[in-house]
Amino acid sequence: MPFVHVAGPKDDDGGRKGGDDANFETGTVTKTRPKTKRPNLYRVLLLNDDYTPMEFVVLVLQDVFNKSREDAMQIMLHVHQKGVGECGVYPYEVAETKVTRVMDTARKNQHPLQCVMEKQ
Ligand code: TYC
Repeated sequence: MPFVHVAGPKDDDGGRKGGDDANFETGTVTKTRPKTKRPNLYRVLLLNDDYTPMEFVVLVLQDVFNKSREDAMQIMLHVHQKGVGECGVYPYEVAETKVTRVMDTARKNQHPLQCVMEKQ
């Protein structure tokens, strides 16, 4: 019965990117890759429009995205000038909640502000 090395989640590479596994029966050396899982991250974007007041967008960025007044102003102006801008990067459910909060508050205040998320 040949020795088979199975690299499982318990493999500890001590922070290295891969390890050499020697099979002394066959003389084979194989590389194993550590199974590191990145969380699926989503970029939340604000879209420009001609009607939403600048002050409203700044307040949304402060309230929903916890931006400082200065950062909120910069992001709003970026969106105003370029058409689209990033508010932050979050795991799926956090991003979704933020998009919903923006869309709900925009709708309640009768502004056409649009907020979307995209996989990073
Ligand atoms: N363009 C809007 C205006 O001139 C301001 C604005 C900025 C709207 C950013 C939406 O995501 C936005 N009042």
